[in-house]
Amino acid sequence: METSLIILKPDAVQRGLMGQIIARFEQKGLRFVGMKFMMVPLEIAEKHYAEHKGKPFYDGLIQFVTSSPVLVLAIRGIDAVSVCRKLIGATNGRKAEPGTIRGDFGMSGGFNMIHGSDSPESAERELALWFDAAELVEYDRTIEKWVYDPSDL
Ligand code: D4T
Repeated sequence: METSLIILKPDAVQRGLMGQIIARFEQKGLRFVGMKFMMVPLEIAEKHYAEHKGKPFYDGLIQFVTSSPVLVLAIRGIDAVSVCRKLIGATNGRKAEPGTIRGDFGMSGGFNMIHGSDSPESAERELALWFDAAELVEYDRTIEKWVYDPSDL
């Protein structure tokens, strides 16, 4: 099982899309193990987007993610990182495929509603940045024996 770090960004919260976006992950069969609603401290925003420092869109990106609350999620499942990226779709909502979250709900490249870890290594780093270990909830869901077949597990 992998765990991915997902952020519903300020535009998703302001536009009232949290429920519909969360539903996509639930319907897929993924398990939520962490969830918190918060204003993003500048220091966390800068650490999260450190790889983009110096790029032309960096300052606007930091301003955007710290401007209004976000919903931070830890989502678990087999291959959860790549599965979540597929559900999210391409970075720019105008180019994202219909059926993906960005493809169905978005029209922007910068205001693209959601972040998802891009690799298991990024997920590990990002989970440690956004959650204390005690905030990730370990539990079983009996439904998972119907989500995965025995050969998946
Ligand atoms: P995140 O990291 O938010 O899941 O988005 P992506 O993985 O799809 O895209 P990214 O890392 O390349 O970009 C991070 C973040 O910066 C914004 N952005 C990006 C922007 O405002 N202008 C741009 O030209 C690019 C490339 C959107 C997502």
